[in-house]
Amino acid sequence: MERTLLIIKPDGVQKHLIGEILSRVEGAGLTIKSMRMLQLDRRTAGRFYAVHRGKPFYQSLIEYMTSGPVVVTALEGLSGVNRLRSLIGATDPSQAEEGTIRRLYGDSIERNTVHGSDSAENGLVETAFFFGTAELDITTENAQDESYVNR
Ligand code: IDP
Ligand code: MG
Repeated sequence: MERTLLIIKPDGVQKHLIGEILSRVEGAGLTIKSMRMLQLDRRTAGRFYAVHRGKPFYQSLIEYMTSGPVVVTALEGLSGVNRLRSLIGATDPSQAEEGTIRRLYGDSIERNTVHGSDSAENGLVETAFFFGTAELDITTENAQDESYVNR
């Protein structure tokens, strides 16, 4: 089992894609452990994307990520990181595989609708960035029951 962080970015929220994206995520067998809508401030967005500090697109990325509300979602599942990344597609929507979320809904390499953690280690770090232990430990019998994942 791996944890991974999904962010529905400001363009995804603006386009009314929250339900559509969560539906795909659940349909792929990933379990939503915790979820919240929030407005990122520059400081928080900067800390989250610290690894990109200094890159040419960094300032613009922070502008974009703070331009409206986002939905942060902690997911869990078998090979959860890769499962979510497959669903999302490549960073640049024009390079992303047919049928992926970014290919379908992304506007550009920057405004690409969703974030997904890129490794199991970062999945743990990034879910802990937004959620406390108590929130991540929310579990119900039904949420863990694979028989509900069947579409
Ligand atoms: P990822 O989201 O597919 O893991 P990263 O390279 O980690 O891609 O970049 C983080 C985010 O920064 C991307 O999702 C995208 O919003 C933005 N970004 C990445 N590369 C570029 C670029 O070359 N130009 C503009 N924005 C970019
Ligand atoms: Mg990344």
